[in-house]
Amino acid sequence: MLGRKVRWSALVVALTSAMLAGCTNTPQAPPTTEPPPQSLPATGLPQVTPQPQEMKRLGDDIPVRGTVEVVVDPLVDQPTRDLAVQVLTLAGASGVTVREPGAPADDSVLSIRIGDRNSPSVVKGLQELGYAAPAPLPPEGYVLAGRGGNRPILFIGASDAAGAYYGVQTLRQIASPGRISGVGIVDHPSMPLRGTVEGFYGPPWTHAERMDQLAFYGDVKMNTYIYAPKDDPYHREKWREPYPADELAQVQELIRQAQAHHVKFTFALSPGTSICYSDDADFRALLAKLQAVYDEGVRDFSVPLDDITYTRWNCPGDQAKYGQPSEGAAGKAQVDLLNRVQREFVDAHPGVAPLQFVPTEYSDVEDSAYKTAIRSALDPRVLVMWTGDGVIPRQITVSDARQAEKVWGRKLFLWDNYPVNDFDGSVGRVLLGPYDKREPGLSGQLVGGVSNPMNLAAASKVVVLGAADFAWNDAAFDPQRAWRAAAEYLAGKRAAGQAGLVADPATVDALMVFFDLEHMAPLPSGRPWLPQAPELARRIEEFRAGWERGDRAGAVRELRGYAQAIADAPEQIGKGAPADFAGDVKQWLTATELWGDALVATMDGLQARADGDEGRTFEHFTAARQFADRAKQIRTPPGEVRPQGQALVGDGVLDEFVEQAPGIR
Ligand code: LTM
Repeated sequence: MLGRKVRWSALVVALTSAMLAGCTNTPQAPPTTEPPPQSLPATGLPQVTPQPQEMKRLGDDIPVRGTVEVVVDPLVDQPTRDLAVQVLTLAGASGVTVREPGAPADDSVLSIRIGDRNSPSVVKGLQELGYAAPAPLPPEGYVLAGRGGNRPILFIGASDAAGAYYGVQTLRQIASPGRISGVGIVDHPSMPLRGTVEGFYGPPWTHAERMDQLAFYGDVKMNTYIYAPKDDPYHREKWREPYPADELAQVQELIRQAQAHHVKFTFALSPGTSICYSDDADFRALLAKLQAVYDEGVRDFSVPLDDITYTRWNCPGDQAKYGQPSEGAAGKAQVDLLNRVQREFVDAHPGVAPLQFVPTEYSDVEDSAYKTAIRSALDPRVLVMWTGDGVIPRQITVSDARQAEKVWGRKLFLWDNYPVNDFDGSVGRVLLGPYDKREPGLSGQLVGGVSNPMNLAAASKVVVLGAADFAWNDAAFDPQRAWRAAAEYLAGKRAAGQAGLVADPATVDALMVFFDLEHMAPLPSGRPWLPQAPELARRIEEFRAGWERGDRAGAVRELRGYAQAIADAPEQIGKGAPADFAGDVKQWLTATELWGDALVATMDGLQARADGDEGRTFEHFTAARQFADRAKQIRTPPGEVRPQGQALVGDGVLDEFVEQAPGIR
């Protein structure tokens, strides 16, 4: 299903586009009488996510006042120009003009040059700022340099159109009201492919959610979205049947949105449940389906063959051609199919990227007859996906990826099953933990990585933002930093359609409290590979130590403050975070408020006990139990999370403490 429900995120997109439309070449404000300051004292290095490869302070900040001129090469596409105008307007420009070099200069207070890294005026400008030789810059790279002073200047030199877009995305993050940081940045991605695969079981994302996600990927410098929802019948069970016209029209819209944000819309078709490898009619049906979306503008394709039975054939013809069913025979049949798709479709269509493929054995590093068949005969250009050592691995290491490269005979493309929550072990959970346990250095072993998110699209941004940071610069990756950056993104950048440059601190704090309570990431068994609520657990430990030391009032005061923050977080998130995020996690927020109330009542009970008032102690503990009982009744949203259950919040930490507290003496 390429789309069903329309949700609030469509509004964000509409508002943002309206804003962009309104901002481009904004009418000139009357010249300000007072000359603007030429520089503003430096204020440390700004936070940019994904983290740039190199960033340093060049001088004072650049004031943004009055009119700003943006001089762009043809390399800089319209969405990048629009974004520059939007950012500068939000930073305080009273008007922004965009022109190509050579046109007469206007009397703007600040001129910003964005262009090809090698164009003479960009080279000269960057040289002036200390970036002498145009260092070889990988694809999607950019150099951004600016400083205030007598003559404030800012240059962005890019390798290509994507690099220019990413340079302006960085400008968005180094701009704040009234100023742009005077910094120099040399930047490029560590992994060529970075993004998500909508590859989960359960209700697929809506069209509006996909539109919003594609814009988000641009913000976090991801360049790949793979369309592969398991429960879209036209993707898997009914793979031979053409998409209905209205759904194809939506594909067109998604492609345009993807292009505007420099994302490759990758179309996946998964024929493995019924394909007859030896039947030419099936091959033609597959090609026809790919051709239909090619005609709409898709240039990236995938054939996933995961989660199928490969020890029986779907037709007698395959037995006749490949022999008795076996893993090795399945490998040979799949190789024939994929090589033909690469040769007869990909190679025959200029501009189409090498084919992608999810093997049936996708989650281990052991050699096998199946992998041998693939390794020895699959076209070397075909990208092979792999989930790590395990469908939901405890960690993904460089040595696992090296071993995987050996058995597959090529570097792999990571299908990262985090934060997906479609399996039994994840019942009741929304996964809002940090992107963690992926080893720096993986960029040297992988061609890229895509995260398989939850069908809660907006909530998935918490982990996906970390995945974006890791894929861009795994060497400098800090899970906790990226985690907080996700809260800041949600609390500021697109909240309520008001794309702002500053995150609301109260909302960031509330989100961090909430994320901690949904930190747990489960293995298929339900056991954690990331623990639950580490911050709350640490505070409970501190409480116990203080209580035992005899500082009962101090210990209660500290933990009660945090309990109140838990109880208050949902209201703040409802006010300050984007409505689609709050909507996705509504049930968990309801439960969080009740658990927060339960913890507050528990702390009041402990204070009463410290005061020696057992009557009031009993009353507070009774209230705590009642709040907890109500919290346990809250269920995950029907139709969104598969499988469903109690909306879990800080489980094993918060609930245990509330339960055990009456025994604390
Ligand atoms: O991981 C892969 C390649 N396939 C499926 C996904 O579709 C599914 O979302 C995850 C998590 O349940 N597991 C899979 O095996």
